[in-house]
Amino acid sequence: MTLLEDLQWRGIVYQQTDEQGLKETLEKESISLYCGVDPTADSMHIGHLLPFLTLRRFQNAGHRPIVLVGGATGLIGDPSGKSEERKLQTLEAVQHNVACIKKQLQSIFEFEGENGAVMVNNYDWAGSMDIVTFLRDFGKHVGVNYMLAKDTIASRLETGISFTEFTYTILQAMDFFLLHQNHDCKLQVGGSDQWGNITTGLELIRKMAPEGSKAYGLTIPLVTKADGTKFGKTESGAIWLDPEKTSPYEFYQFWINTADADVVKYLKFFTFLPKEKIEELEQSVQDEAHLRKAQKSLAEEMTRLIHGEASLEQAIKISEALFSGDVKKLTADEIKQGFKDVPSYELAAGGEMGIIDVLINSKIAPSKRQAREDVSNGAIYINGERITDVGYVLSETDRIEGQFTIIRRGKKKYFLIKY
Ligand code: 383
Repeated sequence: MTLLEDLQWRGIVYQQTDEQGLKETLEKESISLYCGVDPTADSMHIGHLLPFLTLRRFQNAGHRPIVLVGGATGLIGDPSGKSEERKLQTLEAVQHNVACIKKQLQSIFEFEGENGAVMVNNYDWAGSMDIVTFLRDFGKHVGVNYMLAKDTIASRLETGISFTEFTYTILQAMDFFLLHQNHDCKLQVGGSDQWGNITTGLELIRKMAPEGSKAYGLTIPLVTKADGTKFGKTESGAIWLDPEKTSPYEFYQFWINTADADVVKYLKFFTFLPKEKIEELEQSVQDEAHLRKAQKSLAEEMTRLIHGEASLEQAIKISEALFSGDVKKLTADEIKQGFKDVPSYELAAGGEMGIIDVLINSKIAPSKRQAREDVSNGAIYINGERITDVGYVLSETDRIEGQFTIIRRGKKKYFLIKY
């Protein structure tokens, strides 16, 4: 299977500017290709993954990825897909975000070797370009009528768009042109929201590059969910790649919770598992869905890819502990990850407290009577072990690494005591 056939099979190709042309080019040469991201936050989220993983697939097939961080475009704001004007970010914020995002992208690509990835920042050329050069050398080649016809701009004419955001597409087009000139970049990849920006770039290349120069655009579909809700969002917000924002355990759980109706599609989109393996997992979804083998593979592949083997093992350990109730072997760090969304109650570090008071003060039980009943019925567990003595006093030995006591009521209701 060729790279393009593999991408087609995975459902990764949405639109192409010249399908035949790109196919022929890839048949005869290794190319350089790029995808950009604007530093609007200090981390990427899983909505950014698909285009960059696609770039990585090109790299695995021998092509050179150019990864662009938009230090300049991030100061402007892409109007694509946005119904409102963006608030400008400060230079300091954008530069901080650039540094954070660069680190994340570094872990996705191979930077050594013959087709090692190249990282660029458009602030390096656009940040210091004077306005006369911009208007004469670039603006002159992009018709306003042409720009007004783009979906992303047309859709903003009603609600309003500043000259600044209107101009954004020329900045991105300039990047494509300059990468084409300086790095022989022949292809830009992006989400379907980037079609307008990518084609403006091709327009610049057509007008400014030497006759016969070839360049292409390829977009990737929007990732959807079978139930119609938005991909990549949970009740607690976006799924970030930064482990401080979304812990590896939460990240693992996000993928584990994929619906049967979506899991095969996501295996194709996001993992580097070969076709045969994915087909085997697809069969398993049909024959033995309850085993959730496909979800487990997806969660393992993704967590290993983004957070590494050790974090994956930790995520599995936390998941198993929470499932079986055997939580006493968890470390404080693992408890922080696994119990982030669990109700908690703070107890003074030196304080010892009777179990009945603990249950009442932490609102685990609504009344003394209920608390006593729960304990004597065997519904209360401390660090995974059942206690039935209503006179039990929580002490030093019940604290995991001196920081936490895990209380469970019934089968699945967890509470955390913090010191
Ligand atoms: C800037 C300068 C370039 C090329 C690209 C850019 C960024 C681009 C953009 N991209 C989105 C972003 O930064 O705004 N104008 O959040 C997202 N991308 C990728 C993909 C996606 C897009 O980073 O569809 C999702 O992740 O293209 O929304 O020279």
